[in-house]
Amino acid sequence: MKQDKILIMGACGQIGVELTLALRKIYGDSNVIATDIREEHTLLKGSGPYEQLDAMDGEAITATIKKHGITQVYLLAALLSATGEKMPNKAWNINMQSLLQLLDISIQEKLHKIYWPSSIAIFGSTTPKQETAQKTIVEPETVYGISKYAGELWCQYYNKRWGVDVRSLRYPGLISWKSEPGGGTTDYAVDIYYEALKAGKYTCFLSEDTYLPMMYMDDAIRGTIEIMEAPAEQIKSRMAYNFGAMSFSPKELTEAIKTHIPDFSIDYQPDFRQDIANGWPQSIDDAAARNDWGWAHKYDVAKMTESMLSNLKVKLQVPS
Ligand code: AKB
Repeated sequence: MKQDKILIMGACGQIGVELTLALRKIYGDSNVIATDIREEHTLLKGSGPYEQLDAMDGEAITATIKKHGITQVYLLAALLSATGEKMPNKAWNINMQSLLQLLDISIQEKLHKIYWPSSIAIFGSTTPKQETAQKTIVEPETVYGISKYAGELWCQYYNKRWGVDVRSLRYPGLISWKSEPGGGTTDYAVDIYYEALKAGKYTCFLSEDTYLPMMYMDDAIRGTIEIMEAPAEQIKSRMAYNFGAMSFSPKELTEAIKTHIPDFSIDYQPDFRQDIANGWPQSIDDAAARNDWGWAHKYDVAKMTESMLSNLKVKLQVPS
């Protein structure tokens, strides 16, 4: 069993739930302290220690780190792209202040490592859309994207100036069946599976040909743990790494679902999230992650669809 003691902030979110469960398997249940401002997620109950903690409350975070002898922190609390456009000031405050505060705490408390997620939202409509490179034009157009890009620069700064070992990935849309997404532009790619099983039809808030980079949660969790476990000298970018797996449109995802549910139907009513999606890359070049620390995805659309539908059938108690 590994020795580190881990604090997860935002443990009840889409990534947090599965990451907490995966880290508990590696580090031991009692060595992974899950926290969130919310009540404990049902899937976390009974799996290890849980505390309510506000990612903006620096004193409480420091006290928690001292109390448990924490050596690594994963800061996952954030407002995503769609919610951020509804509450720009709140998104900026939460996304930036929680990171800056943690970077300072990590120096004071001599943390070994920090993980902080970035996103494809750092790119904007001036960025080349296909196979978007690790280093390219970066002009984010959402508050979420601006906060993530600014955060990446701060991570790089703290690494260079203070030696903080902070690591980060630019997540594409994440597709999961265990925990629910919340407030993202890519959330349609999760909702569609629920509605396919529950109603046999889905109204999509993006147009049929909106291609976006996407990843199955199993790959995302594995990649997150892999970058955190890689030797420091392999982490050559202290900005976040492009992190890719697949790219598809709602129309293509519908075709994949139809191979299992032939009567499934979709219609399209694009809303404000279409503008956000239009500003993002359609596919990602993640050669730096593959070369530097060995990233390799395992799930494509067909394999993910099979896994999503079979797991959701059990979760939603849909008769076969
Ligand atoms: C969102 O849609 O806001 C997120 C993301 C791509 O970071 N899923």
